[in-house]
Amino acid sequence: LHERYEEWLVKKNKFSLPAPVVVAVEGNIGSGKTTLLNHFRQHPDVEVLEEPVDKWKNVGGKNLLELFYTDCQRWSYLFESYAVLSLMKIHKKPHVTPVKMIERSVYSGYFCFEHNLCKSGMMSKVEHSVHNEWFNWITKQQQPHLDLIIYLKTSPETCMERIKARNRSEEKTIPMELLNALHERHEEWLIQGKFPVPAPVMVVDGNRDLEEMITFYKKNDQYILGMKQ
Ligand code: DGT
Repeated sequence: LHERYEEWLVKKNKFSLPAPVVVAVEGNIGSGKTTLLNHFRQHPDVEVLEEPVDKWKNVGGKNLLELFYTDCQRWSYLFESYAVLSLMKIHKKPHVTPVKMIERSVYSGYFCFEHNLCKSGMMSKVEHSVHNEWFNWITKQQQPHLDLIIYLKTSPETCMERIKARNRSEEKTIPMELLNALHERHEEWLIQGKFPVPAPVMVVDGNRDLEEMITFYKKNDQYILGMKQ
């Protein structure tokens, strides 16, 4: 009986351990994802995995992000296909901390960026069809799981101000129309439910200035991580 009790205790402890949680941070270009990720990076229970923008800037010696912005019609299919691959690797990366926080996901790559390229005629119908099959197949096979989506809802005008201030050379040509359109795609996906939403969504107002955002995260980080009700 004693042995069985010991065994039961081990099992109980095993199952009462909090399950590892995966949180995706979503929002427009320049919406403030980096500020949020930098805050949570300091938290001992969180591992932060950023979007592989540096990888996109050097694919076999070529800057794919720059090519994409220079000639979107020519390069959009290749960019989106590489984005799926590199984001999927982040989804599948094992983590040891209770929480893994990732910047964007394969879902926003597809439901926001890819759909927008298709809608604006920057990606042809046949390219979209191939990408659609690729996305459906890989998400079914690999099951990229999310437990929570934090949606940084930031006005396109504020996003533009931040993009200008950070002055990334590849992003100099980003027009206001693109930010407006991507804002719409995020709203359609995460608020209006036009596409499947893979996890509950927490909406955070991203329009406050960066200092205010940091204060907000400091005050609410336990709540955001689901450690406090
Ligand atoms: P933050 O901290 O909110 O300002 O975040 P950003 O702007 O550093 O990061 P993000 O993901 O919004 O965008 C980085 C760059 O990569 C930006 O020029 C847009 C581009 N990008 C990100 N994901 C995708 C994608 O799936 N497809 C395409 N075409 N571009 C993408």
